[in-house]
Amino acid sequence: MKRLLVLISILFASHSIHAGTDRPNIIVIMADDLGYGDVGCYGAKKKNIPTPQIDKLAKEGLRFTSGYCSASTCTPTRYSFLTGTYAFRGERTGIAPPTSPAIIQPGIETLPSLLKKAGYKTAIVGKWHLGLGEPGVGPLWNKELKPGPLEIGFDYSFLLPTTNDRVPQVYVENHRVLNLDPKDPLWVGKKKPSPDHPTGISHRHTLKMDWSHGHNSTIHNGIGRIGFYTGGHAARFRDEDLADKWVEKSNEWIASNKDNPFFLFFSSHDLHVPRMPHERFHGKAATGFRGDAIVQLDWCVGELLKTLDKHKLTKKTLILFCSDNGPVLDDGYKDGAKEKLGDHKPAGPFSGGKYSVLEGGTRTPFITYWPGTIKPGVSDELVCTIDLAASFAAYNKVDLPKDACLDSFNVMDALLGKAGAKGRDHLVQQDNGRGGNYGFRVGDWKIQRHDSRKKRNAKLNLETRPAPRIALFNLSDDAGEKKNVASQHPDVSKKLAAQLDQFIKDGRSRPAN
Ligand code: NG6
Ligand code: CA
Repeated sequence: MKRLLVLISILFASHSIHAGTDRPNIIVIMADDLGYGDVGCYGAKKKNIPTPQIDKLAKEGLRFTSGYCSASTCTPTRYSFLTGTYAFRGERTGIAPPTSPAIIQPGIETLPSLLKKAGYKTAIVGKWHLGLGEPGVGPLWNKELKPGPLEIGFDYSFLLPTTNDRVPQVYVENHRVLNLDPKDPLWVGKKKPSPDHPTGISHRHTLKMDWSHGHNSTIHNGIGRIGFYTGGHAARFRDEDLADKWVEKSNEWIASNKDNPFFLFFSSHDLHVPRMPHERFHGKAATGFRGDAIVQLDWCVGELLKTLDKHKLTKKTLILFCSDNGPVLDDGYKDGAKEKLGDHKPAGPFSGGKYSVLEGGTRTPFITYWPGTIKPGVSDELVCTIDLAASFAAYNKVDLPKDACLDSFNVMDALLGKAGAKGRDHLVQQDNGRGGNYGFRVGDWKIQRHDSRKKRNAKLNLETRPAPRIALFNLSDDAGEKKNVASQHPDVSKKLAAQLDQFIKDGRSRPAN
């Protein structure tokens, strides 16, 4: 009997060690449009934007100075994060319109589908922006919205279907619009549904936040949107309540999945436009609604930490904090972001931001936090959100099929801050969609390759600058990419350009074997 008890206790002990270290819960917190310099631990001044919770992650975890997302807009970064493949290789991977069908088709291996093979429960709560519904059909708002996240590896989804400056303002829980009254069907489209439909142009005087460009179609909650919709009134939400909802749904899901390993993609909408944080955050930052929205994001991080604590999961959970693209000030609404900027530097020491292949477009806050396992510190290793699929799969001993995750590298040891561990040795950066402009970094060298010479709206970008087709920069002494040294180092420039070309042509950068 005694022997049996000893055996049982050994079994239990080894089980808890396994659950505690081998298969941690994973929470990826992805911010929206958060720049490298937008949080305290990356240089933001407390008076401009206080971020105590995100700073705690950095102080007690590992803060990366070369952490990237793979594109400088949302849809392509999220596509690459989930599939482990660069978005420029795929069709329709640019910023998705409200009527977009599912961009990631069922059957493709994804980060959540790989984790499911390792026994994880998987969920996404928050912004989706990767389309819903069959190709050529798109979202059937009053029926089943599929394929979507549930068809590519998530067990549960609670979504904002696109971005909140796009129609419609409704939640989608699994396959259905939440609280939709069948007697008041939801219609979403590109054209004005009737001549008297109020828009941001005809009813501009009624808006609580004015637009600066675009965003002048259907009005909801006093804010003009991209696109038109009617109906679904009972299902509509207030912009101010989004963050609270993400926290509420995440907490519920964590509570009911706390006994098995789980993967939660906490996909915040902060600080994307329209920046309309909850009233209790108004004025919390000196930088206007843009700063207040970051304070709201920081609050969400704190709430998730509390939840983990409550369920005694803190030491069993790896949190990865990142962003989907760099910062932008005026992204279409007059929210005072430019006027109230003061001495705040959203992209930190870098140039460019959202929409750009300069460092500011894709180099973003990137923190790993796992108390008891990750030692606090700072890492200069090169890591990217596209690597999480290969890294988490490898860590859980799930084999990557040869034809999946074509650009994802296993950098798990670097993410854990293990001594001597290396990140990736190169990275392709892209702007939006297919083959516009690229950045390509190898060590401290970086080239910008500009294929698209489309003139950008100067108002949109933190900085616009015409550039030659290939420009070379040495990031070690020119983080701001101000001095093109291609003519001083023609060999380096040519070598990098050829390597980038090869990666694009090969259709993959992860070796096939
Ligand atoms: C642009 C929108 C911008 C933002 C962006 C997508 C206009 C003028 N601009 O087309 O406001 O919504 O798309 O941002 O409408 S992202 O972070 O989701 O990629
Ligand atoms: Ca974004």
